[in-house]
Amino acid sequence: MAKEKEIVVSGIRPTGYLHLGNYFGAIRNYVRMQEEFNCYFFVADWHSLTTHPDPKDLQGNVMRVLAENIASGLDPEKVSLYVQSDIKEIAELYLLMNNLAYMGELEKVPTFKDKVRQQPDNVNAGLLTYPVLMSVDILIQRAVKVPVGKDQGQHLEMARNFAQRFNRRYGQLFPEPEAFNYGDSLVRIASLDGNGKMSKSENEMATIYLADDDEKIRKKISKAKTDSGNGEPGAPMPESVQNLIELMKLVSTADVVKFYEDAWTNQNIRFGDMKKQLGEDMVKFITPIREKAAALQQDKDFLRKIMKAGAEKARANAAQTLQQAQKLIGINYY
Ligand code: AQP
Repeated sequence: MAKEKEIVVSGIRPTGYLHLGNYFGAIRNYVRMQEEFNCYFFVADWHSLTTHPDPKDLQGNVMRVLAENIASGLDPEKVSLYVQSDIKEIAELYLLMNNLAYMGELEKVPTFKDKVRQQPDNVNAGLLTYPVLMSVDILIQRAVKVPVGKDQGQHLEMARNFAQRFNRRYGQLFPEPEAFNYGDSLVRIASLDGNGKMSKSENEMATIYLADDDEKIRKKISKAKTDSGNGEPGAPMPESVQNLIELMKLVSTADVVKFYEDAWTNQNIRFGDMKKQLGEDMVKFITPIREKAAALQQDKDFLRKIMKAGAEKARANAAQTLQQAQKLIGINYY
C-alpha cells in the first residue's frame, strides 16, 4: 500500500496586498509542497478581525489572497484551498484549547507585545489568544509540517506545546507540527527602509506587493536604503546592502549576484546601477503573477467554487479530529 502523504497546513491573513515576504516566506514553499504532501492552505479571515477591518473591504481582500495564491502557482486541484471561517470546527476546538492556554505564556509572546505597543487602544482578547487559534488551525488538520516565514517560528513552538499539553491530559491525538522551508533556514524578507520585515500593514513604500505595477516596483527599489559609499576596505557589508543582495538572490541570475558581491568586495559598487538591475529583474518576476491574479479576480464565481470545494475537504478532515477531541475530553453524550 502506498505510504500516506504527510499533512501540511498554512494560512495567510487577508489584511492587505500580498508582498514578497508572503511569497518567499510562505507561498513559494506551498507551490513546491503541493506535489509531495497532502496540503491545506487557507485565508485566515478570523485572524484578520483583531484589527477590525472595514467590512466592505474584507471580501475583496479574501478574493485577492485566493487569486494571488493561484497566480503564484498553487493548483486548487492538488491542494485544499479554503477560507478559515468556512470551517466551524476550528471555532469549537479553539474554545476547548483555550482552557489549556495560560495568560502568562500568551502575554509573553513577542508579536502580542508588539501589538500592545502599536495599538494600545485595541488590545482585545482575540489578539491575546491569536496563537491558540493559529495552533488550532494547524492541529485540527493533524498537520506535521507548516511552511511559514521566520516571523512565525515562535507561534509554531506554541502549537507544539498545546499539542503536547492536550495529549498528556486527555490522550494522544495531535502530532507535533514543525515549521518548514525548503532551504536551510526560515526566510525573512527585510523591509526596503531597513526597519523590520516587509509586511502587509506597514510602510507601503518599503514593501513590494505582488500587485505593484512596473513603475511602482522600480520606484520603490530606487528609494531603498543603501549606504552612501563603499565603506572601508574589508569592512563587513552593511545590512541595507545585504538586504538588496538577498533580494537579488531571489529574482536575479547567479552572475548578476556575483557581479555586485564582487563589486562590494572590490569597493567599486555603484548602488544606482545595482538598484536599476534589481528593479528590472523584480519587474520580470512580478509581472506575470500580477497579471494572472488580476484576471482571476474578475471571475468571482470561479474563486467561490474553489473556496467551497477546498472547505468541503478541510471540514471533513477537521470534523474527524474534533470528534476525537470531544470524545477524549468526555463531551460525547449520545
Ligand atoms: N517579511 C517576511 N518574510 C518572510 N515571510 C513573511 N511572511 C510575512 N512577512 C514575511 C510570511 O507570510 C505568511 C503570512 O503571514 P501574515 O498573513 O501574518 O503576513 P504579514 O504580511 O506579516 O501580515 P500583516 O497583516 O502585515 O501582519 P503584521 O504587520 O502584523 O506582521 C506567514 O507564513 C509569514 O511567516
